[in-house]
Amino acid sequence: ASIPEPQREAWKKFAAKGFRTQEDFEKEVVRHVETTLARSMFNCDETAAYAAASLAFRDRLITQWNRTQQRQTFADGKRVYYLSLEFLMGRALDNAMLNVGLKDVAKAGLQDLGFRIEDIINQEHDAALGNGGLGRLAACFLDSLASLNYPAWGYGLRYRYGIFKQEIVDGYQVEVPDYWLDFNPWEFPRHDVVVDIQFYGHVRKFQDTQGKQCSSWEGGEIVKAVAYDVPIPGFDTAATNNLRLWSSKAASGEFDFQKFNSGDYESSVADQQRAETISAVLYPNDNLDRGKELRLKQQYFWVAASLYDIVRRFKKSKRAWSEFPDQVAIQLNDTHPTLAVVELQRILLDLEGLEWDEAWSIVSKTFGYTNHTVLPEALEKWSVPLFQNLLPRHLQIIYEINLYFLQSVERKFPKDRDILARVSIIEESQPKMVRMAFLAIVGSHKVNGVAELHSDLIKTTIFKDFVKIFGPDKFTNVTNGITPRRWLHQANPRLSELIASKTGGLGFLKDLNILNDLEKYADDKEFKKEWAEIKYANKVQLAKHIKSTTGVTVNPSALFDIQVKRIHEYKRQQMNIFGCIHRYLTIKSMTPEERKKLAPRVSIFGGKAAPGYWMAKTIIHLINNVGAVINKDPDVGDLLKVIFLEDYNVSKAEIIIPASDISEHISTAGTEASGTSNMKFVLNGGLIIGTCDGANIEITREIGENNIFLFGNLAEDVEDLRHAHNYGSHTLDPDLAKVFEEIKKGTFGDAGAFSALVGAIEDHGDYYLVSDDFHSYNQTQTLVDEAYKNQDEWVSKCIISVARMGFFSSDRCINEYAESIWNVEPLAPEKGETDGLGK
Ligand code: IMP
Ligand code: B1N
Repeated sequence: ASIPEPQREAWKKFAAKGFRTQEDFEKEVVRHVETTLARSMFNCDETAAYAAASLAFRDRLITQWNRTQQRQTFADGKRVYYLSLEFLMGRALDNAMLNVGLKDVAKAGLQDLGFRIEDIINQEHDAALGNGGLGRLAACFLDSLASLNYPAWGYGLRYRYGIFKQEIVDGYQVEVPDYWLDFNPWEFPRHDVVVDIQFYGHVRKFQDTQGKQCSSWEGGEIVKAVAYDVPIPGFDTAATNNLRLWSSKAASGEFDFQKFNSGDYESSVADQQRAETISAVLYPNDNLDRGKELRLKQQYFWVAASLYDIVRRFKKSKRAWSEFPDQVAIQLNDTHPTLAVVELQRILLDLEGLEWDEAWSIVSKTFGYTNHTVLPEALEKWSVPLFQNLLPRHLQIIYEINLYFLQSVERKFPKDRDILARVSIIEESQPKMVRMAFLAIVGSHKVNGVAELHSDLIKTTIFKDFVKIFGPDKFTNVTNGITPRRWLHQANPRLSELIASKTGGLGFLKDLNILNDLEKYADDKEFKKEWAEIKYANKVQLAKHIKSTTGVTVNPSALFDIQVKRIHEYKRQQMNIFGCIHRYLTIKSMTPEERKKLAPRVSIFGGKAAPGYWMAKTIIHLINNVGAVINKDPDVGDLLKVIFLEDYNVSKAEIIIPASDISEHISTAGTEASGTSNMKFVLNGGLIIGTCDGANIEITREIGENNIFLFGNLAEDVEDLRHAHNYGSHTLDPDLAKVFEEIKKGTFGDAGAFSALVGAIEDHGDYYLVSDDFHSYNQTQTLVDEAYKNQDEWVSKCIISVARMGFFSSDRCINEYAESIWNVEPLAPEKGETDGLGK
């Protein structure tokens, strides 16, 4: 900050400036090809052109990044830190070009140099550091935080392997490692930002010079955390935020030379490898906690490095500790970063010498906790012995947090004997377990769910006691959202253009309620024609993708019915494929005349199963086998095709979602916390068939119940139905029984392969209520068929729905977090700073 004026002048004079014109862009591309990549026009293939174009944009972003960070440092206001183990970013180049507003410039420039921009964009490998909705939500939030000028950082792990690539071999899922870091032009290694992270060891108690009882965590081993920064450009603003990802490295540099020289080669390399293992791979489970030690190591590694960085930045401002919560808001994306609560308490207590109460008051004002699931198998618990070994001091602090918490509960409810055991952070099981969600609630000032139904459910079920203890105001709802930049403008450029032409430009991408203006075109012949043409073109594009990846020809005029998301029993892809079999049997039983009246349909599935989730893998297997039979049956022809798209990911979603007529969001009521792809499909002009679950309910409220196909049992009835299955008689739906008969006959291959899937419903209580909802599901699918035949009305429904989707922008969502949880204000760039932007 205290740099002499002449030097400042020199720095300013030679300050890096991002390109603005086509000519400058081309200069940058050629410079990167010829110097950074050491190639020439004679060997510049598409990979090299992608690399050079990305580096040109990266340089431009980092210039803005620097200015943004300096502005935020000078302003010295409150910052938000979003801690997430997953950031499912997808591709960066297209997004950077669009957010900066220079895609047209880049397109013309690349063309001049002999390349098609689409080919260049397609060279990029997805950054797939996430499993599904939770990770993609974090990515949408980063886009909104930057676009709205919030001073915000994301903190995560730089996995060497992201979510695995899925291949389908003989109908089975096969996992292939996703090594994505070969060449990643979007990250900046910060070899100067390195933090030592401690594991294992023991706690030493001592008295300080004033006779105060102190604790110190000593011994054990050290691993280094190295920062890698990824610039996050806002849309139509100069603000560029930072995503800081930590990578693990052995503390002793490359490897232990002492050991090496004394002949112990193997263990010297092993130490290094053990350290690097921490950030090596993303756990491929969605909505499941497996309690593995390496996962806890990842969590502490990431949380400790991030907090060190946050605390260091705070200390630069030389403020009193009591002001920490006025400068810092930390959001916990699910319970995965809950150790941050304990780590901050440890820093304040053991390292900064604050008293317990003083420290705890700072901690609990700093954190907010977002819950994303009520599924019991997803709620994190860590065994106490494992904790004791890995993080001995943290376990002590947790016990102390729990003690003070339980004492306060006892004072409040002196007559309630059972409540203490119910709410204790330590579960008295064998072995004892640390309940991370309870720790997160106790350590935060706000707890939120991600859709209205979900936020109500957590208050009345899993966190009921905590509402009594802390009062209802601590619990709130922030319904999820999606960024319209990636999920409309980038994924569906023609629709975005059409909307812009009717609503006065691209303003709707920053204020999504402007979509309301479209409603007046819901009966406009010309507009509807253009709308339908765009949908058709998107379907043709997907049909091409299907042809080239599966070999199956599908008719783009057929109704495209799409379910793409992680494969999970609660999401009920099994119900969908049983529905396809039911449809197939119906077609087979019809006369050719009857068949002529049917609406042709293409049922498209996509999604990964966790590698250890056998039932989910069986569902994939069944879908593929059913497709193999139906797709070549001459009786069926175009009337039904069943497609499984391999390796569903963010960049494929950008092709698939704009091509849907109807999409399926059919989870057992009360199980899907929110869902976010439901929002993406509607925003792209597709309708939904779904249950009254998660955000489907709010989508219905916004777009109107005439524009959505709802079916099935309600959340409030699920518990009784399950009880009836287990204790009463459970009769299988007759249509489902016929489907099962067909599977058992071997129509879709060896019946034994699917016996567990069928058995879960027939014999083991049908926990997800597939049989209970099957009739209602099929009936509703018939309504979809009928509605689709009236294209004129269908298109009107789609237009009206899009017009009413403004609420589901992640900008609305982030503004709600900022106001009701973080208490932070945007910090807009100054006028001059925006000069470099396109347009
Ligand atoms: P950090 O907050 O120390 O991690 O710094 C992040 C970025 O903020 C730096 O790369 C600088 O661009 C900016 N920055 C840090 N300290 C200062 C300062 O004292 N004045 C202006 N900008 C700063
Ligand atoms: O978070 C999304 C929601 O839209 C989805 O409904 C919800 O299922 C999803 C443990 C999770 N909840 N919990 C997880 C992921 C990984 C893991 O290791 C749990 N994912 C969700 C965004 O709110």
